[in-house]
Amino acid sequence: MRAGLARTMTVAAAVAVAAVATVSVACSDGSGTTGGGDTGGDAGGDAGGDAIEPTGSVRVNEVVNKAPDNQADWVELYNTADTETALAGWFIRDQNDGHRFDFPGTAKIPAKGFLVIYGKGGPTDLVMDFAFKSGDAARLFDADGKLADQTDWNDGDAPEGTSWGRYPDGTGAFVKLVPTLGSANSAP
Ligand SMILES: [Ca+2]
Repeated sequence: MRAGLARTMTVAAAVAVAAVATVSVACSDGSGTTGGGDTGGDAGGDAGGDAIEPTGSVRVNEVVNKAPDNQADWVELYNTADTETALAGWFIRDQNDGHRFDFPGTAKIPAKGFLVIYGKGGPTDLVMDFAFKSGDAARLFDADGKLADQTDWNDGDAPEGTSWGRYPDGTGAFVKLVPTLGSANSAP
């Protein structure tokens, strides 16, 4: 009985918090800020202008660290900008600094588009020579060697058959998703 009461009170408290949150959003500038806590940040977003320049708009969008049937892992990037972004000089690391994938000089990601890089054994020419672990990280660096975006996950966050991705694309917090390789992430 005590447990039941405590549970009821917890639910009531959660509802109260949700109500307060709703009010505070309604009173703000109406931008509908959601999914806080993203350390990827929107800083340095020099969007527009020369598409050759890194814009800071390319995000780690989705990761499969355990693909079914011994298929390759993959990491999907999403470009939040309205212009194509060249990825020459950019590179990806997992949690291990000794692991590094350098994009070929011709690599580009379309405006509001996706780009998939596979782990070891992948089917395209964008293939890393390492694979993600069940607890690991995907770190994207720009041509200046600056960390452009990253995510990390723990064992169990995204088991086989699922992915670890942002919703909505590029801006949302990372959660467990149904994999959508090279296309818009699905709602959790
Ligand atoms: Ca996707």
